[in-house]
Amino acid sequence: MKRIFLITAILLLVVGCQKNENPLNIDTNLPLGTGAGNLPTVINTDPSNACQLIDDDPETPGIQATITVSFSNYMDEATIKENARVANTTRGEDVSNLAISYNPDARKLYIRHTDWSENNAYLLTLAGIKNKWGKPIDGNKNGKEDGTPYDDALSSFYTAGSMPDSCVWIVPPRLAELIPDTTRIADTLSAIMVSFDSRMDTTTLISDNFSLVSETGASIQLDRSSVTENSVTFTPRSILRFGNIYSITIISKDVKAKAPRNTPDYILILDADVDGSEADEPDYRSYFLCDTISAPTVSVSNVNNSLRFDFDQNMDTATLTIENIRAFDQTGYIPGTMTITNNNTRLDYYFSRPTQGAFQAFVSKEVKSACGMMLDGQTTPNGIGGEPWDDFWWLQSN
Ligand SMILES: [Ca+2]
Ligand SMILES: [Ca+2]
Ligand SMILES: [Ca+2]
Ligand SMILES: [Ca+2]
Repeated sequence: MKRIFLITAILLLVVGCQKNENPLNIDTNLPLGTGAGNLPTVINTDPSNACQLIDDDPETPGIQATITVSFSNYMDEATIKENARVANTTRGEDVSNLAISYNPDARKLYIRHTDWSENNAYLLTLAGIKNKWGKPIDGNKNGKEDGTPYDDALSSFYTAGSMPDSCVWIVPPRLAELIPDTTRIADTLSAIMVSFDSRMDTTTLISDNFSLVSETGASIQLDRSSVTENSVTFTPRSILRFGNIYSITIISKDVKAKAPRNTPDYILILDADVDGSEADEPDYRSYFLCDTISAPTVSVSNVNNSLRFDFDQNMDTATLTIENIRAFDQTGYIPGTMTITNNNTRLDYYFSRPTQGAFQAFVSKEVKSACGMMLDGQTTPNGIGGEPWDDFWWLQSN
């Protein structure tokens, strides 16, 4: 009895392992429509990126090993075999004598070599391969067709004696933080600090590639005050003016990573919009407000079957109109009358009809403080009022 159980268990295990290899099983990993409208992707590479390729034949001298690539979709075998390439990035040359095979049912590509060089790093490139429906590989997995080389599927690995650090990069650098970024500062000589998620080429972290422009269109000269492998700080040469919005632009194509030699050139370019490499990487754009005066914010509460709007500062009452301040219940808009108290910081909204269900309230970004600042109504106020997302919405919670 025990033995039968064991055999059954082993059988189940084997069947379990083979599940993806068996074309008769329905594979729930397949995208809807079996790829006709979806871009195929690489779902797994063995060895994983920047990992070691292990000798699978210890009896034979040298390194014998196979790279396995699994696809999300059924691939066009011919395009794979023509376009699978492995480069020795340590030596800067392509690897020849690769045995390439593709299992169409399992959607797996096998690349074998019987004499991988020790102490080297490699890059696998699948450039412009297609699925059976002619859709190109989405190597950077952003759901868009970016063309080759931007959508080449890449994976790096190394052999015994080498290290992950020696592997070339397969993803471009990105911004980690920008200070100040869409916020209000009350400093007319504010430093501009930019940090990156990867090691950067510091010769590209220069003022030529970063610009600061006031809302009047005037350029402010930046001086680099400090630089590290991952960050750069600039200070404006002239003082900023209160009440001005300043735009920061980072020229993506000129801001580059310092990656190991033989990393593809396009991988070095800043991925400003965080969607992978592309032919025309947009520049990174942000802004901040230089001002000592804060934008007003509002909170709403339900008090004795009326709505109470509390502003954090004195308001311009001419802007507190029935167009700008609205109340709703389950049945829709609730007409009402408004009473303003507490030194123009409080507005009580009394309903002109019976109400039903939970309340909602709306305050337009057009309302202004007594100082003339527009509402900063976003969920987490950023210190700048009147932005497109600064209308304030409140939903009564139960
Ligand atoms: Ca061996
Ligand atoms: Ca893509
Ligand atoms: Ca991009
Ligand atoms: Ca805002």
